[in-house]
This record gives sequence, structure tokens and C-alpha cells, in this order.
Amino acid sequence: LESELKEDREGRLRFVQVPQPKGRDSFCATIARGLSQPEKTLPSVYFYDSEGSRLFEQITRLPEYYLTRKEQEILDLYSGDMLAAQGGEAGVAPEIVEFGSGSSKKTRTLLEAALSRWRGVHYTAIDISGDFLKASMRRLLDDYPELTATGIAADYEGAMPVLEGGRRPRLFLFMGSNIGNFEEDEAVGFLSMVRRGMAKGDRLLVGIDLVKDPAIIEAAYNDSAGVTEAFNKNLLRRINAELEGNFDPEAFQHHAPFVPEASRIEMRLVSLRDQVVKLRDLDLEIGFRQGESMRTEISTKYTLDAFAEIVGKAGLQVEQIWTDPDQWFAIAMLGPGAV
Ligand code: AVJ
Repeated sequence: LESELKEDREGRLRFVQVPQPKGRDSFCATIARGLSQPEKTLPSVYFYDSEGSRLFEQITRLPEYYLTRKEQEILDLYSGDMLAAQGGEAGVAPEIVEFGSGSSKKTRTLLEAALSRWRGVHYTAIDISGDFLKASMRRLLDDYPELTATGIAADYEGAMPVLEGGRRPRLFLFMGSNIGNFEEDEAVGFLSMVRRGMAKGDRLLVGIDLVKDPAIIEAAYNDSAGVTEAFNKNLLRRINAELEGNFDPEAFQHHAPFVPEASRIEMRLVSLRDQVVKLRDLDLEIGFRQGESMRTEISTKYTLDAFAEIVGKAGLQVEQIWTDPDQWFAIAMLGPGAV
């Protein structure tokens, strides 16, 4: 199967749709496996259908959800420093490559700083939600006539081969505390994968949410307007729609405690009664006891030491850290060391 390439915006935008021949199969298999374990889980990657992406954008504007604003604050203060620290040869703009770009809203700050510094800035954005990505990229190119860009609709692994042969140096971005969704081994795996794609002059910026008063963290995942609850339950609606399921979202309660031993938020859906849910496409019936909880997401909060340890395990080095004045959030610049 060939990746599909389309051009748009007078050739300034290339859009690559990486085929996911096993997309449906792995969706089915992962859901079936997660629901058949003694402790049921649903993987958070499946939150982001169009509705899920829209709800997440709404979350980023909630008063309680400090992560986006804090990261934006850091970018407002230090985008210029970050680009200077990238250390690409003078006069050569790095290609800016973002994993999980979403709306690319915060990236605009970094792109503006790059555009004011260099001519010929190229931005490559990778996102699993193809339609959402395309719309965001079009808006971006309409707003920045000097920018050229590539949108890659793929999962992170699927995007790596498409990235080969691009320009150097590169500044990879993995922002927004997205890394917090990974278990430790997955985080090390992701960072190692990026490291394998890095040359000597390349760098990776990672946004991480820092350990702080649990009350502040919990409020961010239990907002009073109920948007996070809707985001969580949208996963059940998606499963209903795509797997002919009959989850009743009303029969589950959103629960998102901070678990100190694991230093993370664990987002769950708790069954409000004994019930049996059918997924006809999977030929599966799943029983829930009243009070039984199903985990839908983890969101890890790091100390700088804990983060440096993971980075080290992936063979990368922390070169610099920027935080907001409250030290609620951090952006770390990682280098490949000796390549
Ligand atoms: C997009 C993964 C960074 O973990 O904070 C927001 C997703 N989940 N509210 C996060 C999310 C619930 C978010 N990330």
C-alpha cells in the first residue's frame, strides 16, 4: 500500500495519508483485549476521533486545565532561546517536526519565532486524526504565507519512514505533556524511536507536567463544566458507533484521582450498576459489577529527576529545561549525545 500524497495551498502544503491496513483490526483487538482483562482498560489513543479532538480543544480552554496555558507561557517567554539553543548551523532553519500536533495552536509561537529568524521555515505535523490535521494545517498556511508544511496523518511509528530524507537539522516537538500518557517503558520506547531518527545536530523538545499540589492536578481532570467527563465518555460513544456496542454512558461515572504512588492521574469510568455490555462486531459480552472501574488514561506528572532518568534510559541527554515562573510545567530540550 502506497502513502497517498496531496498538494494544497499552491504547493506549500503536502498532505500524506499513511495507510493503516491493520487500523480496524488493531482497534478491535486492543479493545477486546483491554476489556477481557481482570482490570479493564481502554487505550487513550482512541479518544481522538473528530469529536474527541474537538472536546480536547475545549479542555485546553477550561479554567482548571492549566497545562496548555502554562506551556504557552513558557513558549511566549523562551521560544527564541529554544531556537537559539537548537544550534543548527547559522542561517539554516531547522525543519520543525511535531508529533501529535492537534490544532498546532501553541506551535504558532515557535513558528513565528522561527519565521522571524530564518527564511524558508518548514513545519511537519504528525497526527492520527487526519481530517482535524488537514483543517488545522490549512488554517496555519493561510495565516503564514512564508511557511511551507507537510501534514502526515499517521501514528507516530507509521510516520517515521515518511520523515526519512527530509531536511537537516531538525527540531522535533512532543508537547503538551503527551508523554504523560505513556507507561514508563512506552515513554522510553517512544524517545528511543525518535533518537534513532536523530542526527547529531537534531534536537527534541518535550513538554512535561510537573509534580505539584494534587488538588491542583485533580481539578484539571475533574472540571466543573464536565467537559473532561464528556471527553472520557466519548470513548464509549465511539466504541458504540464503530463496534456496534451498547454502552450506556449514563451508567458510568467519570473518576480521575491523582495516584501518588504512580505520580499520575488515572482517568477511569466506574460502573454505576451491575450490567452487561454487548459489542456485536466483536461478538463480545462484558459484565461490569457495580463500582467496578475501567481505566481509560494515565497522565504522568514528573519531577525533573524522574524525567531525566527516562531520558537517560532512551540514550538521550537533557540539555536545557525551561519552566513557567510557578514551575508547574516544563519544556526540556533533549539531544542525542554522541551519534
Ligand atoms: C493531551 C494527553 C496531554 O493527559 O492532560 C486531558 C489529555 N485527558 N484531560 C492530558 C487529557 C484528560 C491530556 N494530554
